[in-house]
Amino acid sequence: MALLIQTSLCKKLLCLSKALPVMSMKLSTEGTREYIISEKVGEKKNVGLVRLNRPKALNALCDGLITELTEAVSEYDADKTVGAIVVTGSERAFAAGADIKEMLHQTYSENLKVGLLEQWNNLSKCKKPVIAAVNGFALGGGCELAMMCDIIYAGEKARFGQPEISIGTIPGAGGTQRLTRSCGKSFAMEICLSGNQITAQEALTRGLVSKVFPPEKLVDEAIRLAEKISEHSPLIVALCKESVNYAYETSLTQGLQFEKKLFYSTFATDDRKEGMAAFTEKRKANFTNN
Ligand code: DAK
Repeated sequence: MALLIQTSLCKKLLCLSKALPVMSMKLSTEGTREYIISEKVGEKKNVGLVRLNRPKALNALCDGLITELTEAVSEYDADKTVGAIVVTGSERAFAAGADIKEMLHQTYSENLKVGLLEQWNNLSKCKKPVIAAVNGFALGGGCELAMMCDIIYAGEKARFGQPEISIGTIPGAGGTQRLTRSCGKSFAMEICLSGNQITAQEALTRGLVSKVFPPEKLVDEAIRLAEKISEHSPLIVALCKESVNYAYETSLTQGLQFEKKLFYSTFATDDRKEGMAAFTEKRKANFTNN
């Protein structure tokens, strides 16, 4: 047991040392890190694009990759020039899941004490809209990562699935919960219990993704959507995201009440006044995020 804990501590230190170069780059969101590439894109450079870049392991989500991803996302979330974020992978893989080789020797007691894969929780804290542009495999944690995003666009050859059952475990980052909420119990049961993959077209039919594009057009389309979102008031966009997300957490009656309160609250903002004035005066709104 002592040896196992020591091994796990060594792994953690290794991960920390991998994360160090990232910390020293903290002021700059842009660039190539060990496992991701990030840059501001779009005509007005108002979209944060994060590309998972661990091709040899099909973007398997090792600790270092998740650290870099959460850092990039939270930096774009804090960046006033960015209105929305796109997360993508390669044409072959969005992400083939958490890193199985990294999890291989983890024990139950270590999970309880250290909290295996704990930092994943940071991903859903982003206030700005996050669009997943999924080409290739989105399996296990890869599918869960896509579902943590607010919108999923898929390439025609994308494959989604929760194959954890075939390696003797179950989804642990929301697969059984988010898939059930977006596609219903019977389908979620089938996917989680069989480990079968589904195509982009089936994901579209089931409501898991909102649109499907040819693979080479996917990222541009996701950026185009992010640009469109970025034209709106960031303040109001954040309220709208919060309200849609609330639908997942509550009853219809409470959700409708919550939505109404947020709707009323928009009347306390300059951007609501500007938006309605611009419509009336037949001009483009100039939102100030106030
Ligand atoms: N982990 C580590 N390495 C992986 C990997 C993964 N998930 N997926 C692929 N790779 C590696 C392969 O080992 C191989 O490496 P080398 O052998 O060349 O060194 C390389 O990527 C290429 O893979 P293949 O040779 O297998 O390529 P194929 O085209 O033949 O097959 C495949 C592609 C995606 C169907 C296959 O690689 C595959 O089945 N991969 C595993 C998929 C899987 O089971 N994923 C679920 C993992 S469990 C949590 C957060 C997250 C999670 C849980 C909790 N918390 C916050 C608590 C998530 C858990 C999981 O995702």
